[in-house]
This record gives sequence, C-alpha cells and structure tokens, in this order.
Amino acid sequence: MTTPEPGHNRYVRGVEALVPAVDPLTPRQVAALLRASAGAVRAELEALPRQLAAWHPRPGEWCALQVLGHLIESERRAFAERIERLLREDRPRLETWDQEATAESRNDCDRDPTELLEEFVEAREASIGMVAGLQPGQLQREGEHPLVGRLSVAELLHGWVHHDREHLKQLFSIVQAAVERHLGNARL
Ligand code: NI
Repeated sequence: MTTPEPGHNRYVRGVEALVPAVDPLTPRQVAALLRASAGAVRAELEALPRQLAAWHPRPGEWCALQVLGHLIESERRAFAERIERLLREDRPRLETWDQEATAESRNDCDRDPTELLEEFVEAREASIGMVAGLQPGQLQREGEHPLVGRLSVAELLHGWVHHDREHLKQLFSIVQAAVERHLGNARL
C-alpha cells in the first residue's frame, strides 16, 4: 500500500461510507464542467508540437490525437445521442460501438490537429447547449445499455464529466511520458 503524498487526494474504494457525497450536479453545472474540460483539452492540444501530438508512449497506446479522436466519437455516440434517445423514446435499448476498431480506422495520428480540434469544439458547443437546456423532470428518464443495464440521463451526465477527466489525465500522462526522457536531474 502506498502512502499518498500530502496534498494529493487519492480515491480509495470503500471510503464512500466515511465521507458525505456532494450533491448531484445540475444540468447547468454539468454544462459548465463540459466547457471547462473542453477548454483544457484544447489548450493542451494547441500547445503540443506536431511530433508530440502523434507520439505513442508505448506501441499500441493512443497518441494525443487518437485521444482527441476518441473524444469526438464519444461526444455523440456515448453521450449526446444516448441522452437524446432517452428523451425521445421509452426505455430504448442503447447501442455500443467497437472503440478500438473505430480509433484504428479514423487514422487520427495523420490528421491535422487544428481540424480535429475544430470538430471537437463544434460538437461540444452543441452538446453544452443541449445539456444546459435539460429540465429536472428529464433527468430520471432511462434506457437499457447492453453491457451495464439500466442507465439514466442523470447518470450519463455525470459519466460525461468523468469521461472527459479520465482522458484529460491520459493526455497529461502522454506529455509526461514524452518529457520524462529529458528530465535528467529534474526528476522530482
Ligand atoms: Ni473513453
């Protein structure tokens, strides 16, 4: 077991019982967080030299552009479209997709980062508008996901905030791995 450094919060499974939960996020709060994470993704990508944007930390692991491509695919397929179906249909059966095969066929490593970013930001703007307009009465609408079962609008909204941050951490890890070899004695 590792001891967390002071000031570093680590999520520990099972600790839920010891600390009170924060309130669930409202749609407007989710919209603000989706805007914040998209801004962070954009800032990091815009600062990456082209070579680093297409750099794979290990064979088979995604480069930053593939992470961005995955965010673009997930934007509609995992979140916006699913929420729209839950609002439109009664307990729809949601669809999954092969994320690795999709990443493979998108060819994001060779794409223009500026174009990809524009695609992401445009899709995200539309999502933010949709999310901010959700009414409290719509949050408990639900459907069936073939793998995880029952899934509600509220859960998808929280999943969206979580997913963004998961991949932001992934982006940061890629950049950390890239600069690692040049740290010398600056390794702290
Ligand atoms: Ni993902």
